[in-house]
Amino acid sequence: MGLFLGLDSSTQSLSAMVVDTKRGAVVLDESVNFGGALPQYGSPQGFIPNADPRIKHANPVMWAQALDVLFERVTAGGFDLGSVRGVSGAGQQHGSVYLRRPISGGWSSDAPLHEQIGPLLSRATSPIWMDASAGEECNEIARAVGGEPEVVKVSGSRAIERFTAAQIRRFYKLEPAAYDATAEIHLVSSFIASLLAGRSVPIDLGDGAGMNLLDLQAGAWSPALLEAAAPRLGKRLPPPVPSTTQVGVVDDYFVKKYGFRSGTPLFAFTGDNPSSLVGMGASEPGTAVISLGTSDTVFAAMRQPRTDPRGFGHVFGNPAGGFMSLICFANGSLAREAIRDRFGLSWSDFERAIREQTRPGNDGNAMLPFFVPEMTPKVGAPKVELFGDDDFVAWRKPAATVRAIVEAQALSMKHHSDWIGERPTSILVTGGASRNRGILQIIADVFQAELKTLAISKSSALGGALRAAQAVEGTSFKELAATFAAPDPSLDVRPDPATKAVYDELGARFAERLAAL
Ligand code: ADP
Ligand code: XUL
Repeated sequence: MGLFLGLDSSTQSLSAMVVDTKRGAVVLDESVNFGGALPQYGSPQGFIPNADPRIKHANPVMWAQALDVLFERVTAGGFDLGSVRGVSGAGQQHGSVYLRRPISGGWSSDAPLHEQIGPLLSRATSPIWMDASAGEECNEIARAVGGEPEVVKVSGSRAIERFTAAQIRRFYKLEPAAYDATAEIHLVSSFIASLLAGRSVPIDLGDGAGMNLLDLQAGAWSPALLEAAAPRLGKRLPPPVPSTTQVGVVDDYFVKKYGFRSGTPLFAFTGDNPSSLVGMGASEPGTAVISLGTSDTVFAAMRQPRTDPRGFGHVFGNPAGGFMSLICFANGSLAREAIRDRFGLSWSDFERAIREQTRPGNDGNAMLPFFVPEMTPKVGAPKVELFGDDDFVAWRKPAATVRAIVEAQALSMKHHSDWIGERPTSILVTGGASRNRGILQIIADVFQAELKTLAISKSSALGGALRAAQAVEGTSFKELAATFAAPDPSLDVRPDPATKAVYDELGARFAERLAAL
């Protein structure tokens, strides 16, 4: 029985969570916000602003420095990292890091980690999941393997702009010399794990499924998709391994600096969504999860890969075995923040606008909420449209605008998740915005389902800690979830049945607007 550390390198922050399996308690919960703690990277929201809204890159050196900042904070707070018996974690999905040579031989303790990363990079920045610039490359990849249905059949998703294959292809086309100088390409998850290990480690199958390169059924890179993406790509990718694989031990750099025990085992890092599936206690089929983070996602475990006939949903690996479905909406928190900031509101004002100042259906005021390019549905350039009374359309009704965006987001989630199958009567919610009861009430009403919130909100970091615990102690995910991922009944949000008719009608209208896009 011991302590296990889970890390989550997400879009806007790096989080750490430690669980104590003996006491059944979370004993550490710490976070470093990239924008706030590392302003020198000019990435207030975790990525580098670009005049072209389709281009979203982040600096991998920032992710490395965040590790030092995080562990400094943790040890300064008096926490003994030497008590940790295993480490795993997660990263934002799809983003890629390009190295001149594989990481090997550990880090020197004479210089900070981030200073040792810069010279290793063959590409200064990493395209992240929000990047929407590789549409042409998606078409090329699909054509090369005989069409879109083949990409879906092999990889579980259509060729998708934010997925790693299209991003790698774009890099190869735009900077062929730099591609040639690249010896190894990592996902964010395997990059962070490699930093901790002081050597390059494999890619986990769960996160690897978000690259459009993995043959899902075979659990191996698909030669045809590799070839379609870029020449000799297979040589540049670490091998894919099951999520339970021990990929190394924590490097001496961290042992010397922060007191980790020498030889602390490190287990494969996965994507933030697959990790959340474990951290939410939803790794068995039957429970749907809605995550309201930088992106909004809807996901659920499934035994056999079933694909979305509309082509927006994905199949990833479930770290507990089998697969998971996922639908991702780029216009999640950032779109809600755009409305909040436009009207100078606080999150409490935002919540009050929904709960006290407007009502379901919003008196006919509605919106298309695509503040950034959207992947579900596909909207290539920002597109925000208001429909309703004159004051609303003239942006003079803050409360109605707040309700309009959240209703549109919830209707879009419902519409685009219908392919997963049976309608859930209960949904688990997580992510930064899940503490907003106004947002949750609209989602509960639109889905006509009860929403349950866990006592612990950082489900992806928690998932990392639970995966390390499972790997070392052999305790089942079910048992671990019963202890650490129990919903807090005082936070339940129940649907109002009286709103069903309103949202059935609005849903039909919303679907028509989407069809006309
Ligand atoms: P990620 O893991 O993708 O970086 P998080 O799950 O930590 O994101 O969520 C961060 C987001 O949560 C912020 O961008 C912010 O907009 C949103 N958020 C935080 N608190 C609230 C709140 N009370 N109401 C609505 N949104 C919130
Ligand atoms: C999932 C996706 C996002 C990122 C966010 O496909 O692109 O949820 O994983 O971190």
